[in-house]
This record gives sequence, C-alpha cells and structure tokens, in this order.
Amino acid sequence: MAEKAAKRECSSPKETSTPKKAKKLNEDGGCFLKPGGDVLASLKTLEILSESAEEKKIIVHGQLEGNDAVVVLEKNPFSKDTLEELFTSSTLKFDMENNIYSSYSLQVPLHLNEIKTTVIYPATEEHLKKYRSHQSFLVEETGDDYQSITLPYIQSRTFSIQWVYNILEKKAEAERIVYEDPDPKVGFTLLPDLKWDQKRVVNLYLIAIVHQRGIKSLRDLTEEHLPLLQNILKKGKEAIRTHYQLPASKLRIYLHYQPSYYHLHVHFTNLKYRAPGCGLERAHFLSDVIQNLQSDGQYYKTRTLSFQLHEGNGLLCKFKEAGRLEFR
Ligand code: M7G
Repeated sequence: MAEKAAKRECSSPKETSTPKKAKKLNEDGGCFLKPGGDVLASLKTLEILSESAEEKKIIVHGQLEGNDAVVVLEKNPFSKDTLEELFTSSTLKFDMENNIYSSYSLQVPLHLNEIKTTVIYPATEEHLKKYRSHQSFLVEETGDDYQSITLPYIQSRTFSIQWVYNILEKKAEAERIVYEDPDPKVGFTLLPDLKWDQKRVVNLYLIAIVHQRGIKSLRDLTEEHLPLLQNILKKGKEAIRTHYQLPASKLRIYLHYQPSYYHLHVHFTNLKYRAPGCGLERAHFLSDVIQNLQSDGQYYKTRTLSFQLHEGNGLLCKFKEAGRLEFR
C-alpha cells in the first residue's frame, strides 16, 4: 500500500493550486492594495507556505477578492535604541517563578511590537512555488540500501560534474585557486566556493576538490584514503591561515552526505557562519571521518548513515518506492 502511494507521489508531485485570473495592476505597474488600513482583514488563508520559529517568520498563501496573495510576516529584531522606552513603558505579565528564576510576557506599546509584512498581490504560481517550503524526511541508509537504492540512482543520474573537471584542469576559475597540491593520489585544489563572494572573511567558504577521480562520496572512503584526507586537513588549514589569517580553531571542515556532486570534495567554512548544509543531518567533520576510518577501515561501507531529503527529490522517491521510508 505504502509503496503504491509512494509511486503515485513520486510520479505526480503535488501541484500548486492554479491562481484565478489576477486583476490588473495600477497603471504605474504598482500594487492596487491601498496602503495602510485593514486590507488583510479580508484575506482568506488557504495555506501556510512556510514557517520558522527560529526566524520568527510565517509565509501565508491567501486570497483577496478571488486573487492569490502571498503574505510574509516577520517579527522585527530588537533595537538597542528603543530598549529604554521598552522598559519604561511596558507591563510585565507574570508567568511563573522558581527560586531566582521567573518568566513573563512583556506587554509593550504597539509601535514597539510591529510585524514586518510583505504582500505580493496578485501572486503568480511562480511566487507560490518560490515561497512554499517542501516537506523534508530523514532517511536512514544502511550499507545494503546504498548498494541497492542509492548507488543505482547515482549511476542513473545525469547531474554533470563537468565544472569540477574544469577546475581541476584549470579550464575554469584558475585565477581563483587559493592552494593546489598537484599529487595525483593525495592532491587537491582549494578554491572559493560558488556561494562565497569573497568580500568578507566572516562568511568564508572554500572547497577542496580531490584530484583523484572516481571517489563519489563518503561511502567510497576506506583506510586507503587516509593519506588523502589527512593531507587535505593539514594543508587546507595551513593555506587558509596563510591567505585569510584564520586559524584552524575558527574553521568548520566537513563533507556532505548526500552531496549534490559525486566527486569527493571537502567544505571549509568560517565557524561563525551558519553555512547552508552545515547541520547534523548533512555534515560530517573531516576529523571524525579520519578517526572513524582509523578505527575501522570499512566504516563507511557498513554504517547506517542518516541524511535529510526534501519532497520531490529523486533519491527520496527511490527510498519510498523500496518501502524504506516511513512517510505517513
Ligand atoms: P555538495 O556537498 O556537493 O552540495 O557541495 P551542495 O551544493 O548542495 O552543498 C558542492 C559545493 O560546490 C557547493 O558548496 C557549491 O556551492 C559548490 N559549487 C557548485 N558549483 C557548480 C561550483 C562551481 O562552479 N564553482 C565553485 N567554485 N563551486 C561550486
């Protein structure tokens, strides 16, 4: 049953609702919603496109006069400048106390509690797609799952890694290379990641791409790759210290599993920067990988590895079809 449902889901992903024919904008191309007032009072909420308790933000798909709208609500950050007014003109509503600890709701003047609101109206299908967050699932991939599900999937994909070869062969980004060890066995090229504009070291993001071809991911690593991994760790740290005056203790050095590109590479990011994909559900410290392989040379062949995949991802579909994912 679950497998049939998975097939249905994977072959026909849920479509977004088709918006009604949107009314014309004002002649100047601007929005015809009146500024101010209670226009959102008539918003019919259809769907929460995404929400984040951490960012204190919610994005709503609604309808106004039969047309689709996207409304982004975001609590404003605190400002040092209004703290004094906040303390002097608010009321504490008691919640609980225990010993030296107590908690309250602070009832503040309206103008200090405004919500940043962005309205897209009329919103198109593209807007809805852009703002809709996809459900994610944690996959627990055993060594056998890798062989029977993941590996065939990776091999059937046509996700090109030509950009990697272009870097290694200096056909692209040659001027951006920060460090290179040309050794064919343990060598690698270290350069700024596409995601880093190189303007500020605070969000430093480099990648080390190995010269050896055919190492797809963490799963392919065995004890024979220890010299390669140790070389990347040591020389990568040294190069970053030399170029950016950032010591190893300020770096997060890790591999992704699953990666997007199946040619082994290592991510070097500034510890201060919460780089996308640096969380537990995807990142593996290079130093841990080295230690795991030192304890057991076949560690990554046999271990169950967990990772997060989003709705619509092809590999997720394969796990669903194989009945290896509880998703309902
Ligand atoms: P990944 O772990 O395979 O997947 O990392 P992710 O992209 O989902 O994180 C590949 C890394 O290579 C990412 O950090 C990308 O930003 C980076 N990257 C991708 N491309 C296509 C390029 C490129 O053309 N040049 C450089 N310098 N970095 C790239």
